[in-house]
Amino acid sequence: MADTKPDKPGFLSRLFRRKAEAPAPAPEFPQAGGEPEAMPSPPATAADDLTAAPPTVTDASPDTAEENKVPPELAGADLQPVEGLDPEGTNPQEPLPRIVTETGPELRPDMAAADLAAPEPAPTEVLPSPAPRTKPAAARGWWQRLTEGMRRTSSSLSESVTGLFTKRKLDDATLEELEDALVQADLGVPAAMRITEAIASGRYNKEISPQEVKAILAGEVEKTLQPAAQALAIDRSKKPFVILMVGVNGAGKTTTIGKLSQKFRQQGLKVMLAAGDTFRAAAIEQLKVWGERVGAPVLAREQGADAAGLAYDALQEAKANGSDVLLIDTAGRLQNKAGLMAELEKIVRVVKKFDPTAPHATLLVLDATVGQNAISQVELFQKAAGVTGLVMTKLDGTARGGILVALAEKFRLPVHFIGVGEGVEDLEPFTARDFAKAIAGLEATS
Ligand SMILES: Nc1nc2c(ncn2[C@@H]2O[C@H](COP(=O)(O)OP(=O)(O)OP(=O)(O)O)[C@@H](O)[C@H]2O)c(=O)[nH]1
Ligand SMILES: [Mg+2]
Repeated sequence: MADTKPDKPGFLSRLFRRKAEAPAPAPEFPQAGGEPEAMPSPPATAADDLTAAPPTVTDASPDTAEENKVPPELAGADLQPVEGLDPEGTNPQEPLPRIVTETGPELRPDMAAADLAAPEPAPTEVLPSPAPRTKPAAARGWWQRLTEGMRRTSSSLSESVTGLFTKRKLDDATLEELEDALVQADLGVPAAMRITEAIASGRYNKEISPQEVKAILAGEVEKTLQPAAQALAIDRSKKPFVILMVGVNGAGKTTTIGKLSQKFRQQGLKVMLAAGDTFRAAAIEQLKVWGERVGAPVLAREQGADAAGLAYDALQEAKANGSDVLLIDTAGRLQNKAGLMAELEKIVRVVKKFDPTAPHATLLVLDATVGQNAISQVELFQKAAGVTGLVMTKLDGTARGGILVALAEKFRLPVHFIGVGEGVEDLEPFTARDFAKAIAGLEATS
């Protein structure tokens, strides 16, 4: 048969060799319960001993006119990027500690003085800058914001595909280069192999246009992502429906709480926020500003207060005031810091004392720019906090958006939302087809 693939020991053996050589996806970390670390010493059953702080109640003031602008106080102005993470994801390190200069250095309890080493320059990706935004977010529509946001990932893939398949027959070398490009975009080795095989199937030694390749790529990516694309369902029989936000430093937890609150408020739900990141005064302020902006009361305490006790009291308060949804913010923590992960376990335990079915959703917020490191984040946060779903942020800041494909393939966890910018409208429910088309650089959605 003319279109069947001839014997290609080269390609197949390369595939198998690649399988054998595939790097272990997740680096080993000390597990929770491992080495003890310095931790804050909150009361064991926090709730009863704490004096309740009055919640900050603010009027609803959703600011739709400025939806694409995030003032510094919302954006976690003192945040450091996660440049401490190895871009290859094989050697995660402590992100840079935050230093708030006005009030002196803010140290987390697990940080030694040595952690305050001079900041290293962020690894730079040599990539085209995202297209300048001219229209306000709402006017551009989600598809446009998605494709613009994901341009770094899609243009890097698109360039490879166009370079490889323009007037060239599909042979071993082309397929191998394509597979490499897919692995580099962080889709993961299994997905890269499957996509390459799908493209090769029935077309070996024939010409195939870049457009055809992109269509097959989009189809395969969509198939992989489809089971993960699940909306976050708010069970109205739970009142409040408790959502716990977890993740590493700077992933976008607090911002995502703000964006989600806005959505819930627009759906007419009564929302309450709990400022469970008690490590930093600025984090508490950041959540209060979001609360004011979207019209949700924020239960906050002084810096250093016990986060588990605060979560418990927030739940009690949310029940008393008839809130539909309670969103609990938590401090960013590296997944390999056993002490901090144990503190997260404690928050979950204490919340369950009030309502054994809570938290009803535990959302792990993942920053797409960390690439493969996201895999160990899912593994270890799942272990400590029982993650029920993922939110991926900052797809606009990276060429590594393919990591979502690798995660969907490996964990089969729901991906509820994706973020492609700092604006309050730049977070939307995740849909497999749109994402697949955007990543493949296809023009329109249908
Ligand atoms: N470009 C871009 N920036 C984002 C996105 N989501 C969040 N950010 C920004 O990322 C920074 C960190 O966001 P935060 O929400 O403060 O992160 P966090 O996880 O709460 O951080 P910690 O509290 O330190 O753990 C802020 O400047 C946000 O505006 C996104 O989807 N795209
Ligand atoms: Mg935060």
